[in-house]
Formats: sequence, C-alpha cells, structure tokens
Amino acid sequence: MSSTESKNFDAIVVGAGFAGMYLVHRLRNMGFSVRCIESASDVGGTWYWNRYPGARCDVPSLEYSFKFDEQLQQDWQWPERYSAQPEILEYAKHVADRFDLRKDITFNTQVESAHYDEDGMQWKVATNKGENLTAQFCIMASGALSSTNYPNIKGLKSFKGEMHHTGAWPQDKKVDFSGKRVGIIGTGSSGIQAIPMLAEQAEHLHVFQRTAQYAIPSRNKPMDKKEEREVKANYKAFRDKIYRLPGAVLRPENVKSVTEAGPEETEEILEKAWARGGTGFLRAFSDLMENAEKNAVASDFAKKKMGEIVQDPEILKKLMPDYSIGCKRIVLDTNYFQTYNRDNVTLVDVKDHPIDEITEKGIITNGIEYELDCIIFATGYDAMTGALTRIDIRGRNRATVKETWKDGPQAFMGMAVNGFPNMFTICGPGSPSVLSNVITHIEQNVEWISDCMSHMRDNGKNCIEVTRESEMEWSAHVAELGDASLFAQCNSWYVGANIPGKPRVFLAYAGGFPAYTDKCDDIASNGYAEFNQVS
Ligand code: NA7
Repeated sequence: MSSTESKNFDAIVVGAGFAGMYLVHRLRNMGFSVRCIESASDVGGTWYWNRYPGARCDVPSLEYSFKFDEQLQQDWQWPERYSAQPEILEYAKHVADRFDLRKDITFNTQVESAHYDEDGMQWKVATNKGENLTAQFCIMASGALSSTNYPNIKGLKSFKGEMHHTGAWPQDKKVDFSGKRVGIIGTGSSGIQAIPMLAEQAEHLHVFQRTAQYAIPSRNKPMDKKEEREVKANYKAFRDKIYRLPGAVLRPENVKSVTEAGPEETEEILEKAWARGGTGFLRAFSDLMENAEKNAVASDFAKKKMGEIVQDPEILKKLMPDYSIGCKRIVLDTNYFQTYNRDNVTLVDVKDHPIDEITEKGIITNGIEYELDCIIFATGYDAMTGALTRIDIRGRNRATVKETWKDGPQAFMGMAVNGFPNMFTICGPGSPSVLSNVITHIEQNVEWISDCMSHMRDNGKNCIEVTRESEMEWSAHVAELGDASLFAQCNSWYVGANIPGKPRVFLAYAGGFPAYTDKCDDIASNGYAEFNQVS
C-alpha cells in the first residue's frame, strides 16, 4: 500500500499473533474486509518476539493450539509435550501459509494512533509508515503480555556491552554467550527458563534476583504418540472437555480438600503431583489457592524440594520464597535450581539492595560493581493494559484509553470499553486470559466479536458501545473475585505491581473460563443488551 493512500475496511486488526491471525481468517470468511497491522516482520506475536534460549510454553501443545479447523489440528504434529518457541513459531507460520493470511497483513508497521470519528462512526488509524486507514471496527489483538518492561535504572543507556530483553529478542542473529560474562535481571517465567541455558553457554552468569520464585518441574518429554493418537481420534470431544475446565487446560483434578487428608496421604498426593510435574501441581488438592493456610502445605513441600537440590545453604536461603505458591504466576522449570550448584553461576540478591546503577561496565548493587559483557532483561511486561495505553487510542470526546484507565482499567468481558464504540479488545482486562489457555481464550473472543459484528450487519447497526453500567458491574465483579483470591496478595504483574505508578488492580477474571464463556454466550443470545446500538 502506498504511504499516501487512504483505505477503508470493515475492520482493522492490530497485531498478527494468534488472535490477529484467527481474526483475519474468520472475518474474511464471514465476508468482512480486514487489514491487520503488525510491527514484526512476520506472524506469531509473543512467539515471534520471545526467542530467548529456553523459551517454551507451559500449556501442553495438544491443548495450546487452534481448534477451529479439524484438518489443521489433525495434520500438525507437535514434537514435545510442551513446545519450545521455534516449534510454536513454525506452527504460526504454517497457519499463515495454510489459510493465506499474509495477504491481509501489513508487516513491519506500527499503529501510532487510532481515533474514533463520532460523526462517521468509524475508526481512523495512522501508522508509522504514513498510512491512513479507516474502518468501522478497530480490534486490538495486541497481546496481554507484549508491552516489554525495561526497569527505570539509573545509567541504563550507558552500558557499553550487549543488552537484550527476553520479550524483544534479536530476530536476525543468534546471540552467542560463549566466553562472556552475562548478567540477567529477573527470575520470573522468562528468567527461570533462560537461566539454565545461559549458564551452560556463558563464562559466568550473574543472576540478579529481586523476588525468589517457586518453580515446578515441567517434566517435559517427547510427544507420547499413543496419547496423540487417542486425542486426535476424537479431538472435538477433547477440546469440548477442556473448554469447560476452569483454566481451559486439562489437569488432573483432586476433589479432596487439603484439610481432609492426613499427613501421610498429603505427602503421597503432593509427591505424585510433583513427579507428574506441570502447573497441575496447584490442583493436587481442590483448595490450595483458597487461603494462605491451606496453601502452606504445597508451599512448604515445594521449598523442601528446593532444599533437596540446592547444595549451598546460603544460596538456598536466598532462593526461598516468602509468599504462597501460585500467588505470583506459577512457573515451570527444567534444571533451574540445579543451575545454582554450578561454579559459573552467582546469585545476587537485589531485594534489600536494589540495583543502584548500570554503568559502562556492568551493574552496581550494594556497593559492588559486577562487570559484564552482556545484560539480559527478563523483567517482564506492562501486562494486559500496556499494549493499549502505549498507543494513542481516542474514543468519544477524544478521550484516550490511558486517561480513561488512570485509576485502573475498566472493561466489559475484557472485550469492550465504554467510551470506545466499535472497538474490541482480545484478552483485555477483566477476561480470564492470563489465567487460562490463551489460545482457547483467543478463539472464543474472536468468535464472539465476529458474531457480534455479524449481528450488527444483519440488524443494520453502525455503532455499538458497552454501557457504563454494564462495564462497572462487570469490573466490580472482577475486582471482588480477584481481591478474594490469593493472587491479589503478592506483588506481581497480575496486579500491576511490577510497573511503578500503575494502579494496583487485579487485572484478570478469576471466576474461571466456563463462567466467563457462559456469560459471553448469554450476552449474545440476548441481542447484546449490555450495549447501546445505533443504526
Ligand atoms: P515477570 O513474571 O513479570 O518477571 C519479571 C522479573 O523481573 C521478576 O522476577 C521481577 O521481580 C524482575 N524485575 C523487574 N524489575 C526489576 C528491577 N528493577 N530489579 C530487579 N528485578 C526486577 O516476567 P516474565 O517475562 O518472566 O514472565 C511474564 C509472563 O510471560 C509469564 O508469567 C508467562 O505468563 C509468560 P519482582 O518479582 O517484580 O520482584
């Protein structure tokens, strides 16, 4: 498209990750014209950017994949139980080829602004390439964990060595750590996946840890061919079953309360869950996430396991979390704690002595300068809202999303925001998204949104906007469930605590995927009564 050309579409989609890709496919099949804008050079979203060593999904591949096309799910073969980033990216590219998606995606282009034209009842979108597009609908498929967070550390730009963020890893070259002194800041999911791999390559690895983390062994393994055959023999029933589970992920559920089991049985159940590995550990009992007291049984067990691995008692002390397991997003690991037994790894605790400064040569904390050749920021994201507040999005009365959400995000079902007519968000605040199997969630959101657009077309409606009352009611419900959960008690990105100045609001819907989808279905069957619709 030439830079001065103005083009009109039924929908503009921002982002060509899994959400954007499925939107292009479905909207096109429903007869809508669509243009997707993507800043990367290809599809894949999260899996395009997160190429750091060790990047891997913690939802099993047979579940973390599209179900909308039977032949696709039959044809694709996943090599491992939990797929590594390269396989997931290959899958995304395959989907793009298979459904010829790229022809409706503009790559290497950023959306700079999206402004709603109230009179024309359409969105005006401008890109950094000087393109001006208009569309009735603007759909933000820009990701819940895509807006990278670089901590505001003094001197950050003065470092003379290499710096990389795990969520914006170089695309065009393999980063070589051999013979290098590497520092990594952050021990969340990304850090814990990268650390064992970096330690194998680097001359020396310094891990700068602010908050100690729990990690459960993933027990990743090659795909069990028998299991794959069984799933594929009746994939629909398998997907339907998952769809009705709280996190849209298959986990061995124990219906027993932790209070019902004696000490021996408790130990036996936890041992079994630990040996199985995976996030299902938190469901070893039905109520581990109910309160800190019940949770302590699992937390203490996980700490005992760390103690069996880490040899140095001083290091072990630093690695011990002081909060409930699962309160921060649970992390799966492969040889994470074992890494601290290596001679070329140093754990630097920056909790009591935060990083003072980054200098030309390295990192200073507690009066010591650690000289480094490379610094890796595994410092996470401005979760769930960052991708929306960083773009100049203006709705009615030219109000921006950023200003509208200054006291915390308010949204309806994570898909609509009052004041922003004809705008939809995928996996936005107030949706279960990050607490669930995100691909399943994405498919549900895409189908709900495209059905809503179809409803409008069939009923001659030009504009749809969620009422403030519906949005407030849903947001209050989200907050009530979130505040009552253990999640709200830790400083994590779930509550925006990782971003200085971000209002502390529990961002996801903790009522489970089935309750969420039931409510979405009710809204659609009632003709979208929670929305004002204008002809
Ligand atoms: P996370 O889970 O947000 O982890 C970020 C880590 O970076 C975490 O350990 C932070 O410590 C640490 N951090 C952030 N800022 C600093 C500063 N200034 N100093 C020291 N340490 C810092 O991000 P991930 O990328 O690992 O994972 C995000 C999600 O992506 C993950 O949960 C999956 O859903 C996929 P903190 O804990 O805040 O003290």
